[in-house]
Amino acid sequence: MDRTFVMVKPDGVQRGLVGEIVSRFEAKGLKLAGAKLERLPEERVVEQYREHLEKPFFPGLKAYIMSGPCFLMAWEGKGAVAVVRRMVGATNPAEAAPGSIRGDFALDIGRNVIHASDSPESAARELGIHFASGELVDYSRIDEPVLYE
Ligand code: YYY
Ligand code: MG
Repeated sequence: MDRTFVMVKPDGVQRGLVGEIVSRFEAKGLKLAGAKLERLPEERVVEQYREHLEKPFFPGLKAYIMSGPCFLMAWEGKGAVAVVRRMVGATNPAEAAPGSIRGDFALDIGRNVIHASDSPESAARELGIHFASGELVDYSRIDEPVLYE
């Protein structure tokens, strides 16, 4: 099964959206494989967003991500990376479809509530940055036999 890395950013934690966001992924049928609330150290923010280091928005992005605790998760399921990206919605919340997390809960690209890996390669890399292997849990959800063909 595919695993992806998802993170509620500090604005989402401060606004009390963690439960709503977890509920959406649970109801979809995805399986929570790991979770923790954490203030991210600078090195992990830089590693997480290394493709954006030279972008003009990076200093603001780094300060925002480090402004408070983030809620980090690993979600597992068939096609989890692409499924979660669609549920998260477009980067700019003003363009994100209603029904998506960013479409429903955010207005500003610089405060877009949630991060999700954009490819299976990014997912493996980002899970490796934020979770030790012992922090990801293997188990079966009781509804798996009816969720999958
Ligand atoms: O993967 P995703 O989060 O949807 O967007 P990215 O293009 O990877 O950018 C990462 C992050 O940077 C984005 O979620 C908000 C922020 N950002 C920004 O503040 N201003 C931009 N013009 C582009 C991205
Ligand atoms: Mg990205």
